[in-house]
Amino acid sequence: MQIIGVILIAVVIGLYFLWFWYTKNQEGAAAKSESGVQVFNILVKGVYSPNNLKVKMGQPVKINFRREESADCSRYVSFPDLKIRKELPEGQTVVIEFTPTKPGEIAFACDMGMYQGKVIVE
Ligand SMILES: [Cu+2]
Repeated sequence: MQIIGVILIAVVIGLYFLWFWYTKNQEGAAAKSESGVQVFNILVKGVYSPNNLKVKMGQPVKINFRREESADCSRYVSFPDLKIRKELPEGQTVVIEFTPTKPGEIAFACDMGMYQGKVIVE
């Protein structure tokens, strides 16, 4: 009987972490506010991390991209809706700034679309 109790506890803990991970990804990463600017730091390494950014409309957004890999795939990041495309030299921080003017989603991706992220404007 004791083993069943241990398994049950493990399952409950596992579900809790799954739920935590799920809600965190659903809601998106919140900005760090620096004098009215919504700031995010994105690590580019295999993926964009975080890749789901939640922002408020009408307030400036500043995204610091830091690419910590040499894979050519992630060398450029673009925000097609904003007509922004920037090179991300390895080991450097590249800043992208804009102010969202309407609610919705602003997608960003590498040139081939393998790395993807979105800014959710509310
Ligand atoms: Cu790519």
